[in-house]
Amino acid sequence: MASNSSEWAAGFSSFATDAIHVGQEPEQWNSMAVVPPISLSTTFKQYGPGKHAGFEYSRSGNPTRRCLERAVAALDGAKHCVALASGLAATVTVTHMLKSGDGIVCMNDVYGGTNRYFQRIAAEIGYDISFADCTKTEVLKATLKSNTKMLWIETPSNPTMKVVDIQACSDIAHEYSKDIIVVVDNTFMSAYFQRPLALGADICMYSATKYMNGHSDVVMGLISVNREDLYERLKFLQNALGAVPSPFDCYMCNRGLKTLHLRMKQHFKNAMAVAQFLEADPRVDKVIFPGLPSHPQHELMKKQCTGCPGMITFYIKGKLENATAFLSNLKLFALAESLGGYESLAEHPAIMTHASVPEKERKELGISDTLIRLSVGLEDEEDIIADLNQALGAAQEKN
Ligand code: P1T
Repeated sequence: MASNSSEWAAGFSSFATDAIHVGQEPEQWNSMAVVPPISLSTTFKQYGPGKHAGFEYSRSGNPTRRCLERAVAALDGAKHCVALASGLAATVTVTHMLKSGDGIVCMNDVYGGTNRYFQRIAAEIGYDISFADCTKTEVLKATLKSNTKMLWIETPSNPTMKVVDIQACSDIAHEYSKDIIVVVDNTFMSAYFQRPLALGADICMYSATKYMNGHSDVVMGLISVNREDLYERLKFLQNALGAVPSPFDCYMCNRGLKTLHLRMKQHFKNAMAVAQFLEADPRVDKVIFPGLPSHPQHELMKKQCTGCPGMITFYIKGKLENATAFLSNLKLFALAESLGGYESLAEHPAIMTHASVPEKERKELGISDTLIRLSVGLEDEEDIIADLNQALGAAQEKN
């Protein structure tokens, strides 16, 4: 296995060059700084009322944020990007493009916070929310309604790694109505492995807190678009709702992007080794990793993505006590929420990231007491596997 294996869709040309250079031109600064400065000023002097050098007030536009937004747009094959204060702020901002009473169809397996926002906040203020298993096109078709204005897809889904056919779902939604905005949460994949806009989606969004920044030290959201009308609306909402990231966070995320291609290749390599180790281990019931031929949508993954990130979920043999013992005995992996950083993390979705999903829905989705989610980091492969091996041993002692 190799991340550039010919089995996978071809990588995006000039990705590394764009990550390093687009939006970073030294000529844009009087100082000719090669690394974009952190522009902390909240306000910008005008030559005359309404006559300015491109920036007025830091909520509506900031030079450091602009560097980041231009780089991300290039990496997504997009014309525009807007940066927000968190992944959830991006979700809320996108949703505000709709009006109360409009329908939103959401993939049934999504990040717990996305589910909570749609069910407990968006629904209460009048959006008509439906959930559908978008891996089944006939289920999606049956869920679309005359008031549907947005389709929200997460692929692979968090945490059960279901893979959605972005092109097929976008086609279905757009054939049903040109007014449906198709949104793909691309957090798990990053721009390096998947380009939703090229597969028919209208909006590509991220929790940049994960792979895009990649160093677990920034909370941020990103939204990329090609359509001018959507960009104008999102730019308006970025300013009018005001959930903008700080210049310092923009600097950090912009810096993180410079190594995105290197990090993702290594995440894929390490995750593949871990998935193969877990799949062969009798202490493990089932491994869900779209890079393995055993994943039900492995072929689709190879068609629409250029590789897999470090996300693996697996069912440990036994009961809740075995899962708890495994997680408590990890030494290299930190038992912590989040994902996509250089360090390996492990968590228990039912108790941690997806506790806000109603219990009945968790059961239907397979988020059981023995489900464990790993974010495989960039440490040495042998050390990662040795840690998992010893923690599986400790979990067995509970039997
Ligand atoms: O945490 P924030 O930056 O607000 O992003 C929310 C979010 C959106 N979409 C996906 C797919 C996500 O995974 C997340 C955040 N997820 C976690 C914190 C987690 O541990 O799964």
